Amino acid sequence: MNAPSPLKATVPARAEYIAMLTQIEERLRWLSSWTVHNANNLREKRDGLKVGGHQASCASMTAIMTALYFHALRPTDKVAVKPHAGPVLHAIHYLLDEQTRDKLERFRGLGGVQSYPSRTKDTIPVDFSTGSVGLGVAVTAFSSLVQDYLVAHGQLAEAETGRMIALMGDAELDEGNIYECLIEGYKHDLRNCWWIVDYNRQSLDATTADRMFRRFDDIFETCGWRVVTLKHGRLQREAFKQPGGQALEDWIENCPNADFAVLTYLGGAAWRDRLAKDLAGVPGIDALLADHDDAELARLMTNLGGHCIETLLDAFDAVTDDKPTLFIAYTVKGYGLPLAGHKDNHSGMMNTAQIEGLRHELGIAPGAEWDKWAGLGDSLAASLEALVKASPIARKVSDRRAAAVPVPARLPVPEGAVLSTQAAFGKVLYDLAKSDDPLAGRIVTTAPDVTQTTNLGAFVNQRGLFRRQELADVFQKARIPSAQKWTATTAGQHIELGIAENNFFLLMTSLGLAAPHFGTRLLPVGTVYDPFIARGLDALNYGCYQDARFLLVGTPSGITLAGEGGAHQSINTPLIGMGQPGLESFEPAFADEVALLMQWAFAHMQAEDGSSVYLRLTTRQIEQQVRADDSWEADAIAGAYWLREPAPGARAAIAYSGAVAPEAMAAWEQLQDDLPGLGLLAVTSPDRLHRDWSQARAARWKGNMRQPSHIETLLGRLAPDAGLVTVLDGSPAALSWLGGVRGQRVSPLGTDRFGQTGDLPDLYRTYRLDSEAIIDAVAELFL
Ligand SMILES: Cc1ncc(C[n+]2csc(CCOP(=O)(O)OP(=O)(O)O)c2C)c(N)n1
Ligand SMILES: [Mg+2]
Repeated sequence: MNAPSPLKATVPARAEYIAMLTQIEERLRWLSSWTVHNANNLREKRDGLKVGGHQASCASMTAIMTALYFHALRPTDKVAVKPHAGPVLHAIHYLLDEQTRDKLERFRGLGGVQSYPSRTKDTIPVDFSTGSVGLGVAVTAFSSLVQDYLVAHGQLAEAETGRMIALMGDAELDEGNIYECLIEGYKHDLRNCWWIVDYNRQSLDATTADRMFRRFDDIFETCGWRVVTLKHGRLQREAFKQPGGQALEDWIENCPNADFAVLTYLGGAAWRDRLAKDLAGVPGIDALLADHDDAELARLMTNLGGHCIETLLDAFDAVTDDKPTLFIAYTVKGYGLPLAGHKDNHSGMMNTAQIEGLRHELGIAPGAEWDKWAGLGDSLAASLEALVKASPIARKVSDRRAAAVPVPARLPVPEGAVLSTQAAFGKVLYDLAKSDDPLAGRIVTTAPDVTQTTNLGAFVNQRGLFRRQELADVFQKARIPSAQKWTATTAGQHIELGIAENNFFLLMTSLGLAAPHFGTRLLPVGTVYDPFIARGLDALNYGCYQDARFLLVGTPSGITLAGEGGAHQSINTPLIGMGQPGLESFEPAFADEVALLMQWAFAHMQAEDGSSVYLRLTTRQIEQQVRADDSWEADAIAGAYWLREPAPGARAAIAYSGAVAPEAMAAWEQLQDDLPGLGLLAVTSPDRLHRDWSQARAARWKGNMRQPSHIETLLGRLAPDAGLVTVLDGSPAALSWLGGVRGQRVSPLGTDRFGQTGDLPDLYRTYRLDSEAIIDAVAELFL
């Protein structure tokens, strides 16, 4: 519970406390509106583009955020803020002297406050980035699970735990990933999670469906949540007790969302007309209407739970256990602004006369718009300042620094003359699992119901599943033979997930934020069938955007999974790997490359300027290389190395990635006689090669002398007019750009059609990935 504030001790003091919080709410409404207004109307414009911002979405939440941040929040709680309420979050930190006027003035400008709260780009503490609606909500549940994991593993004291809170818009309830997350949360006995819905019944386009009324209660309660509905504020509840009040309450209960919005927009006189008509003859109504002037009537009718500080405080204070709780706070979009209730107010903005009106209403003098407590008088300003500074959020635990987990200089290379990269990956993890290396203790594995088919099984057998409530393996107890142990304990290191890929990427995000969130570095390793990365792509992007660190393994991949057929073949994932910032992607072919890249990944995931890492793997068994030395390794990490060195000034080279290594090698062998000195380039990462190449060029434009890029150096061994054949089991575009590095002719091979079912020789021939296709392509270069 919160430490009791001296201001809350007695009844009059509580009234005073609520009055002060109401003042703070007005400031937040003002500052968020003014921030948007300033950026759109006062700041110099150079491009004719709308700056944007969401005054109505902000005003919808200011009371909720006041009650949460200045009353209910504990220092260890973490919050994901509805993206378009970002300016309110910044205003809160402005009141705390943690945000500058300069940055507010540059809202949505370069170096200014970001449009939507950003962990990495904003300078105030942002626990979770938000922007893609739904994801920022669900991630809080997974972070709560990660918190439980750390407690169970002795890495976090129960006393240091907090609630993971999402402040969400009601339209976010339409996102499917919310329900996927509810199901997973129930399975994992979710706790310490609050979702607070700004239930303004408006989305971007319009008012939302009345039919959903109370449906959300059922859905959440079924999944183990407590649902607290804050429909009415204190004014309304008191009015309901007056003669005619019951009829008024019933009327509100039955009022369609759109009608309520229209009347809110039109204001007091419209409310009066409508109520007088609809409730004509009801005893007490005439007196009730006569008791309120138009402004008072409008205030009464919009006094919904989410705008009543008192109601919000009571609701938040009443929850003292750790049961997941959904607060449905009824609100008006644009509350307290002339935009209130209008169906087009999502991107609507107050015009100059309207913002001037608001300024005047709040007693703020022209020119004092950025003064924190303008127009309130010294004494009230001092009291508000003291309240703000004494609030728990002022003692908020911000991002932590986690001690690095040492990574061994080398990970043992799996043995075997013939091996697939997927098997090698599983073996490297298994060896770690068996060891007492500290690295192994921090690895957490997970998969969307593909643990066994992606070779995570051996690690899981060794390290066990994680559950807060222990779970026996019934098959094992019954002595039924099975390759897979499925016992779950608090000590386990694999988090079992259902098939939903969005959940998988959100859990990877939460695990990958354990270091800044909870002060302990975890090293998440997650596997997914490569094509189904696309299912969770936005969640993957979401994780990368906030610099979560994880190792993603997409396997198996490409048409190389042969018999699994077209529906399971990934084609464009190499391009996803190249195009996704915050994710270094690799496609190795040999087991020693896998071990090398995994070692590098565990270090890179922890580096200050590191990132997440993606390995695209395959189940294809490939004959392993005998290496003369380890001179290839640094080049492989940089993205490519000469598997067969070209002769100086060679006329051609074959560049391949991943599973098609045997075809590339066979073609190289067969061409030896015709093209002596032909090079064979193993491209382990088109992604890193390309990035390094563009960075080197950018550096030259800026006049910085830089070494040539890695790919320029490698291709520099060839004759200037040498031809290149590129080949991979994926979009040919991932490698065809190599021709542009030095202006060489290139013949790109790869898959760019949906594949068929078949065996490998048939498929490679059909899709022109076999050695004959490579030889033909080389020949074509010399025609
Ligand atoms: C995944 C995704 N789709 C679409 C959008 C564009 N968008 C931004 S806000 C919004 C509607 C928000 O409505 P609601 O969540 O109810 O918030 P309110 O502004 O009403 O508080 C939409 C569609 C988005 N940000 N993310
Ligand atoms: Mg809404």
